[in-house]
Amino acid sequence: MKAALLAAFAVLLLSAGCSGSSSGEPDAVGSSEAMSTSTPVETEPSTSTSSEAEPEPTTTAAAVPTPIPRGTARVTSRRSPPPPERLPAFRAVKIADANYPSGLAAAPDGRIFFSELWGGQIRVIRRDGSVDPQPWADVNAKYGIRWTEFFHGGLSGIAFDPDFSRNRFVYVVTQVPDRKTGFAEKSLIVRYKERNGRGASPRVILTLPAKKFDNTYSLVFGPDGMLYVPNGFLGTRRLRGADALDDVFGKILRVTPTGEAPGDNPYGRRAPRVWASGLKNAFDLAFFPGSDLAVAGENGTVGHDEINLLMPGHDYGYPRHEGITRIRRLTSPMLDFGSRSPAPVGIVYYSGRRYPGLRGRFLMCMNDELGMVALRIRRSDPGRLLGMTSLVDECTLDLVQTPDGSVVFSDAGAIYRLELGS
Ligand SMILES: [Ca+2]
Ligand SMILES: [Ca+2]
Repeated sequence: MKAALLAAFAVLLLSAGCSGSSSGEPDAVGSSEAMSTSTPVETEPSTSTSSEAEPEPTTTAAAVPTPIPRGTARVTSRRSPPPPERLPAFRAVKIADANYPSGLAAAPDGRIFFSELWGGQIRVIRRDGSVDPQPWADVNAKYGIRWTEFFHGGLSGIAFDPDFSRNRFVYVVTQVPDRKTGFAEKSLIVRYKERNGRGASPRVILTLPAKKFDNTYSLVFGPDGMLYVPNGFLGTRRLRGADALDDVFGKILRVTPTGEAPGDNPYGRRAPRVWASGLKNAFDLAFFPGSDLAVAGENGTVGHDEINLLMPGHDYGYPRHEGITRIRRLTSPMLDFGSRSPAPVGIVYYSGRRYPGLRGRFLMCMNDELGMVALRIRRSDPGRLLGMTSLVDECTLDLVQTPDGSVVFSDAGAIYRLELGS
């Protein structure tokens, strides 16, 4: 069992073009990097005779990947938040108690699914507002997960298949702890099929390497029907960088609903699952409707939390540079929070009619301060943040728009609905 999992892990790394750590630098972090030693050949068959002159074949840590940016929107960077809009007052109305509900998703039939980060169960708020006493799925039990160290790992993101009404597929992501250290060792993206109101037939569609901090916490279906998977990475410049294309750390991955490389990602065969790079921990993302442009937060190391316009093939800087940069091949954030660390987490694009003042805004939650904010960004100038307005304090984890146009969100102990009024 363990060997099979490790094999799947290694195959994934190899298929992403993984190679060894830098030849010139001591590997201070050690063992977890060692298993990814391999040859860096796959996409460069014709360069074998001239490769000695190029740094790439031997020192991938220092290699600068060739970006193939597709998005052409211009980003206008700010060093402080834009002014708030004049919006009506909002309040949070508690609809359920929950134990660290770090992922929320709304079924097309009006049920709300939530994950319990360390408890490892998927739970359901029924249409009548009650919480189903039975879990929809027990992910921890299925995969033998038991958390003893409560860092950045657990059961979080949930996504309904765009065709859920017919195929009943629901996707979740969980980290799995290393049995010795207790810290996250890998992330499993699992597809369930709903039968008789419960999650059945779990199947791992993708296994990603994970670490103590900054892993995968969200799964988002894009307007193109592909699954977008932020995979964070806490590293340093000395080690293999998150912006090198030889691994899946520090990337937004874009895969098919079965976890395969779709064949039309911006870096081609060189990094077949990578859509964008250079993000330490975006946590979540949300698309402009019908677009390949998305908005996401970024959790910097010390300060330099950011709000970014995500475009395919762009490099958002980490770990080479955090915050606003003049390095031309890197893409600066729309907003660099500077010394502040509000810790952006869940984000949605609000398209409903229940709160007219919020229509067309991105709603983003912050884990450390600010709560839920409405981000005003014009579609015609998607790289410019025009307004940031605080709505309620209680949203510190995730949020979702429900089919009736409500916004439902969570903090560490409860789930709430957004309501007009103070
Ligand atoms: Ca950045
Ligand atoms: Ca989310």
